[in-house]
Amino acid sequence: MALDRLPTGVRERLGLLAFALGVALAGAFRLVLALTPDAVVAASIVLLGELGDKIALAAALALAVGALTAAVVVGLLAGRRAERLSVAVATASVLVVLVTLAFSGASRAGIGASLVAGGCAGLALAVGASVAGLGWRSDGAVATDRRAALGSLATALGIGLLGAVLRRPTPDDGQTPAEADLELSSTEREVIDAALSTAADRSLDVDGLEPLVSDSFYEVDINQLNPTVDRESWALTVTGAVDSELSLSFADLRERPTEHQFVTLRCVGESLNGYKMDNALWTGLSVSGLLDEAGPNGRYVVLRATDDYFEEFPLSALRRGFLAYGMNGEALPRRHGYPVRALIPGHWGEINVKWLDEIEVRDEPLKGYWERRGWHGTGPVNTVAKLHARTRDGDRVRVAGHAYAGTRGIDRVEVSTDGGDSWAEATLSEPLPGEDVWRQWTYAYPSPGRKHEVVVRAVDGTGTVQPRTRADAFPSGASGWVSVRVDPSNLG
Ligand SMILES: Nc1nc2c(c(=O)[nH]1)N[C@H]1C(S)=C(S)[C@@H](COP(=O)(O)O)O[C@H]1N2
Ligand SMILES: [Mo]
Repeated sequence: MALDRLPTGVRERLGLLAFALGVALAGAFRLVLALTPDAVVAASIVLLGELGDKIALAAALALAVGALTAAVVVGLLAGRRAERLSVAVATASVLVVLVTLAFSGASRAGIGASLVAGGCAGLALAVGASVAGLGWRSDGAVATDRRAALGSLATALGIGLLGAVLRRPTPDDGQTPAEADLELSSTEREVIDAALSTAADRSLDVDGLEPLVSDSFYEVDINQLNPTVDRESWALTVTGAVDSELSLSFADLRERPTEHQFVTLRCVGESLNGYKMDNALWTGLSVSGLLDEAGPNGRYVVLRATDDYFEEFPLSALRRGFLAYGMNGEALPRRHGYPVRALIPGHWGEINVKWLDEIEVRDEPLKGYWERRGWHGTGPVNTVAKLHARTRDGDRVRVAGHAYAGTRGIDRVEVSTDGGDSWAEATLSEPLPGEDVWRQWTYAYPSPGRKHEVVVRAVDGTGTVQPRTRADAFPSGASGWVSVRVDPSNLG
């Protein structure tokens, strides 16, 4: 290799550069992936104060790259001293594992992620060294030690693979635990089955359009693995500014009158035409009875969860809230908050706290998990009409989607096929019972034969047209009209 002809010093420097680059890329990527958003964002926020989401992430990246570079430099020095590539690889890998562990914690997922990061770092080092033909012989001779390089490579690969296996969620992750059966009475079953078949009947039959009860419900978590909650030892407490604090077991909640409600959720962080908006039939009980028993004396409430997530909002919104332990006729799945989650009608998803275990009433407001990171997601949802399906319907083009405006409801959806000059009214699905449920819409028009822009907008139940002004999701939810380019020659 031409590198052999370069002076040793230059070769060493080239090698160092290759290591550093490789490790920074592979390692930093893994590390940042493993640590974002929870551990690193939290650590940076503690270090930097609440400077906001973007600064925290940038700091996290700098911190990660800095820590990794330090680990690699120390590894290289050790390798050089021992005149062995394997020592450099081993030292750097171990240091990277330790650095990552310090951030991610010694959970199964944390250990897995750390081993992956260490493996990546070792791999990058071994590859970098082999490419540069480095062997750290003190006499400066070319000492491409293939055996050592291959050995180091294999070891690093092994560490990384072991980590990847550990990191993989267990097969039942996100599923409902076997012991979770709700033991619904036959009347409860009938009510649920009837509601679900109503939803199926009222769903518009358009190719590629998700039905009124979502086939797959989106998931947003602050942690990589779902908390495992033992339903039998779990309790929900009502604390803080109340006349009498309460502690309720799952059986206590289950004894109370059961209700079934369709409720739609939407994440404040999703893009305008994104897919983090879904609907389900939930089974549970209304919160108001519990609140009346506790006798609240404050205007704010904090919902807290077993994953240390918490969100604060006005008590008045919780009064209309719902505690769900069932979803579409089954026990609430782990990924959606088993055993109990909150549903707050008309509000962004983030205050619909999963794995709920405490309702704290307060006199004073407090910033919740996402508000500390700069988001404003505790209020009512923005109105939106999404366009998710387009098909050929004879010689017409058919477009369809969902519209949602929280408790304001959807009055109509309007479609423009000429970029916003003229508007036509779409057909809506028949409404489902409930005060916080989305609708489907569909519209068919003669194909113009060429590519064209289709724009949709919803009008909510108060007669307000979805605002045209575009905004990103951060910090208060995406807004604007969804506009999609449709190519008739490309439709199924
Ligand atoms: N305990 C807990 N509750 C949580 C979250 C979380 O990370 N932890 N994520 C919130 C966010 S941002 C949203 S949008 C909804 C999503 O609910 P889903 O995952 O059931 O769709 O849950 C909210 N409740
Ligand atoms: Mo969210």
